[in-house]
Amino acid sequence: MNREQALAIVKEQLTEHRYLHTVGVMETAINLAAKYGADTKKAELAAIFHDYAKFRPKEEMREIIIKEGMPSELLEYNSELWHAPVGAFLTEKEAGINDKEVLDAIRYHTSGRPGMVLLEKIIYLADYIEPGRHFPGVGEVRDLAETNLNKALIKAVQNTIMFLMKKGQPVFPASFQTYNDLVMNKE
Ligand code: DGI
Ligand code: FE
Ligand code: FE
Ligand code: FE
Repeated sequence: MNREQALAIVKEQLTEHRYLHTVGVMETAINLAAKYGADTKKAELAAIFHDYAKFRPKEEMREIIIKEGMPSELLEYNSELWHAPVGAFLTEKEAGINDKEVLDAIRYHTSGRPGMVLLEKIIYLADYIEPGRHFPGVGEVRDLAETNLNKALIKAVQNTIMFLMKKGQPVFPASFQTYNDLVMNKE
């Protein structure tokens, strides 16, 4: 599937704003992949589909999580987390993409996971720093991403967790585990 075909498929699933975010993630992910030696075509595809399930009804996502045996713990936490694993599932089922690395990058783009591989790191980070993002601290992470992928990723995960905690929201355990894994294994 080429870029235009992939973009046409996701455009139908997204609002204009979310589609523009997706194009931003795509361009950022391709740049990061080229810089850090990942497969730029896989980065492009994973970025295009990363928010594929963003606007699926909660009930549909809940059913998929249960029926497909995804971690049931997800259901106890914010439903904003659900579109990532459900998106990986639907990208395979509906768009026929079956590259495991691409699907995993979609699956873990919101929480991360311990032991993230390069493509997963790139998609998580591209989602955080694409040009349409304007939250506090994003500039620092953009600068770090120019020279050090892991440092940038740690900062992004740290900011996300601190943002949730400041609002008094629960933090999904995988997000904490991702943070610990990155901090404990940094060179
Ligand atoms: O889909 P996007 O808006 O592009 O970004 P995303 O998929 O990275 O994050 C979606 C939402 O998920 C965002 O509003 C923050 C929230 N989120 C991320 N990590 C956690 C989380 N929510 C909870 N409760 N716990 C988390 O660990
Ligand atoms: Fe997302
Ligand atoms: Fe994200
Ligand atoms: Fe996104």
